[in-house]
Amino acid sequence: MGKLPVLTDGDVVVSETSAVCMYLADRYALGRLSPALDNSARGSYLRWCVYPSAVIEPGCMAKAAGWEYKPGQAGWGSYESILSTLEGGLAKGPWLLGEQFTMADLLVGGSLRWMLRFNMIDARPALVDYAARLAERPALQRAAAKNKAEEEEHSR
Ligand SMILES: N[C@@H](CCC(=O)N[C@@H](CS)C(=O)NCC(=O)O)C(=O)O
Repeated sequence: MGKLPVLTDGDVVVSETSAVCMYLADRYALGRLSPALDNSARGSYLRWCVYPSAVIEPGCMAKAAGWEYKPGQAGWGSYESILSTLEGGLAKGPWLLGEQFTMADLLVGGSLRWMLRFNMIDARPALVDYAARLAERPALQRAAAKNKAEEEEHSR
């Protein structure tokens, strides 16, 4: 596809953001960043892991680009139902699965932060508050600092 990200892990090559993140969580943080295989919370976890690439991104792109389509014929449905589904998923909080931060938050949160940054999704309070909680996480701050250092290195 000529797209990033692509992960190489030994002999294994994985592309597609959701697949890369689910692979990493299951292989290296099972039971921490992803629910254990026998935990029924996995149902909700997996659903949210694929939601950004299957629903949020095409749905917000369709809205931003003014595509005309019938929501019943598009896999991502209507823009309004994307917003209400996200609001519903975040209603309990602080994270999508409750108290436990998982890779699903990294995926949904990463997508939402991007959409909010480029005004491609309504800045509804539940979404903005969630993005702010994510931004407070020390791990996100460490990653942002590494990304910034990489950008500076490559822009010289
Ligand atoms: N379906 C892919 C999409 C990835 C994607 O859009 N990658 C962008 C960067 S965020 C890209 O590689 N753009 C470069 C290009 O299309 O030339 C995924 O979910 O990983």
